[in-house]
Amino acid sequence: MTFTIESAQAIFSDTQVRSPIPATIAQFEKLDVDDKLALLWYAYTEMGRSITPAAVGAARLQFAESLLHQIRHLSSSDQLQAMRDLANRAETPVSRSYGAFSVNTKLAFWYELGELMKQGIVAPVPSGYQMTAGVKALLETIQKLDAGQQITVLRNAVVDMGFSPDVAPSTDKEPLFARTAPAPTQIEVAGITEPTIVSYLEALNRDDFETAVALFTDDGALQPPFQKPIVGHKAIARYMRAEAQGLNIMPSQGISDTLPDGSKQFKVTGIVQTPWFGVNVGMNVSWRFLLNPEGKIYFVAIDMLASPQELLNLSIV
Ligand code: ECH
Repeated sequence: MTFTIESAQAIFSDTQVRSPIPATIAQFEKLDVDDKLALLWYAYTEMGRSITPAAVGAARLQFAESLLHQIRHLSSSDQLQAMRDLANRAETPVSRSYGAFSVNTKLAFWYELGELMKQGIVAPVPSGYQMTAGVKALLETIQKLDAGQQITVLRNAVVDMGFSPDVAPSTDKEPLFARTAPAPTQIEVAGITEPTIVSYLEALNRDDFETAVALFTDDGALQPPFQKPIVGHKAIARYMRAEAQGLNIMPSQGISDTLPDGSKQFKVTGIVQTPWFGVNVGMNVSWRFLLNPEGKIYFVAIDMLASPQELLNLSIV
């Protein structure tokens, strides 16, 4: 196949609508550290009126336990400093320990810290804090996003905190994510009959990452929302074990196109639920697949859609 990852990234690009998420994150990045912490607190508590994440089980918290214990026993000004260091990605012991957490442990850590803030054990925002115009404007922007986009912004902020180690954290010993509702075992996607696509989506709904990864070519790549492509079976498997567990995938429709050399491209749209929020939040996503003539996945990009209308925005140009 004459494709490169760069050319594959462009498939169906004319059907894509620019997502408001990167601009929202860029706006967040410009805030100073106390504004960042305050913004996250207000956005999280405001969101919590309609949706709250599923409580974190003790098993998942064991990896964050020691850091939470340390923070709990600091004075309030040191607690605030520790949070500032996390948000500033400073090179401190707390920020280093946090940086070595997996994505889900980072989320669990902040979830628990949020509970301690609600109980008044940790101060949510610096005393005497006054909301700035920048925070107000960003909160309004976030309120206009759909729930799936809001949790993506929060997740991104959490993932980006802390001092990052050079090696990716291991997730081998982490507990499995229990689904809050069963995932569909058999998938039907209007407009799509390609077995590879159906097998991929069904495998993810079973957390069967071995089967999902085996559908890729050896040099195949998976591009998660707003990230660079992850290339090769080993890297994709590691990524899926860390980040794709417990997802409920409910695709609805798709389009396909066969290219002159026999390779095929597909765009599928649908809803994905994360075990963090279960049925409360349906994220509107699309998958753009490029399959080689033998039906193996050379490339798949998962994109967060800009609006629910985009679910129907399927056309071949
Ligand atoms: C408080 C104040 C101080 C600062 C902070 C606070 C706490 C914040 C908290 C935030 C919690 C946020 C959470 C967000 C979870 C978001 C999950 C998302 C998941 C998206 C997954 C997708 C998967 C797509 C995929 C598909 C594939 O086909 C291949 C794999 C993969 C308030 C204390 C910080 C507690 C819990 C957005 C889209 C479909 C790419 C994975």
